[in-house]
Amino acid sequence: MSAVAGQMRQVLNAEGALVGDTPPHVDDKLLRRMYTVMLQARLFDERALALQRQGRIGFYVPANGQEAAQIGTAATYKSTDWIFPAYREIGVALWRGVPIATLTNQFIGNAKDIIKGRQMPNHYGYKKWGLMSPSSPIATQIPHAVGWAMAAKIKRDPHLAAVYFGDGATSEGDFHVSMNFAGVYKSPVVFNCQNNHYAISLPVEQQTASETIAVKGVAYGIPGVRVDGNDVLAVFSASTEAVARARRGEGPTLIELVTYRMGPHSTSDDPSRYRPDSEVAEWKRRDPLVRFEAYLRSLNLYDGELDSIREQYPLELAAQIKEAESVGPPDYHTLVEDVFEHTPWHLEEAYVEFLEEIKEFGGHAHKGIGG
Ligand SMILES: Cc1ncc(C[n+]2csc(CCOP(=O)(O)OP(=O)(O)O)c2C)c(N)n1
Repeated sequence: MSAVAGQMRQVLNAEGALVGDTPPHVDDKLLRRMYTVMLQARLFDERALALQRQGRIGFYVPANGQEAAQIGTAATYKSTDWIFPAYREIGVALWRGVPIATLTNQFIGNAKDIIKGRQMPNHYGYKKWGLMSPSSPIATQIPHAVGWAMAAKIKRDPHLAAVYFGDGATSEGDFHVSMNFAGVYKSPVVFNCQNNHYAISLPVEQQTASETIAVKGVAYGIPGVRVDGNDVLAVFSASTEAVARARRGEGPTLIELVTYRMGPHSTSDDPSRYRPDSEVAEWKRRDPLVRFEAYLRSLNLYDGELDSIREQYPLELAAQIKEAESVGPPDYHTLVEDVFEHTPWHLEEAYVEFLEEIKEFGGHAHKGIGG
């Protein structure tokens, strides 16, 4: 795998036909699972966005369009490897097996949410599924991943860290120190940059003067590979090589996954203010799901079972959301729980004041804030 500037690895074209690189060896079962989770991620994403628009969750960060980049990479890791996500990796969470109920409890922040409603939607982390909690400050998860990878290396554990971040994150110091450190110490880490072309409203052309993001690896002695991030087979192939390299002890790889965020950055912005409709339409043509479906059809692997996901999964989502909405918020006392071994006086005082205010404002505050 060599550092590349303009070249982009591609296995499937926009019509789902084989082009360019040799397809990776993926058995039928895995191909079907990848499609299944890509489609589930799309449906979950659409539902979560709608929930926010209906005022049923506070915030959401959509991943529509980035399913191939996420599932094509996630499918190459072992469950003992750790993932250091940004906030947009719902596809990775679903691939790792996080149940819908666990995610919806977190999105709603109800009493069953293991982080007790303390984090914004999308900011979930689960030890059980090897998913570190994302940090909202851009790029801070990158040194965390390298540190974790170094610890694994020192302990001679055969595990690797996979970190996800966007094109905007490559302008942060955290990206550069992490790449440098990992290059020098051959840390077992894979850097996945989902170049979705925008950091909120800033286009990637204004983010960097480098010809590509992959080429940034050269300065750090790290192979950089540029992949069509909407082509799940090309992604899978590049990621498989990066994983093998890390496991052989040869160090990190930077993968630039060239993709596009079809929706808004988050539920707080209006993308029509900063990008033309024609650009969105052009990327719609390269939809990773449509392309993969066409490929599966050409292999006679697309059948009624896969097709039924479109009807069945939304029903499952609706049932789980209904259930999560019926749980109710966490108890008041969880506000001051398990932060300090002994709750300090000022927090205790604030908590008592808070309870008094609830008494004063009665049922309304009670309903809105507590259990
Ligand atoms: C250090 C820091 N600066 C600014 C922000 C505000 N912010 C939130 S998301 C975002 C854009 C990040 O873009 P990118 O890294 O390309 O990832 P994407 O959101 O496109 O997936 C910014 C600037 C932040 N969260 N942290």
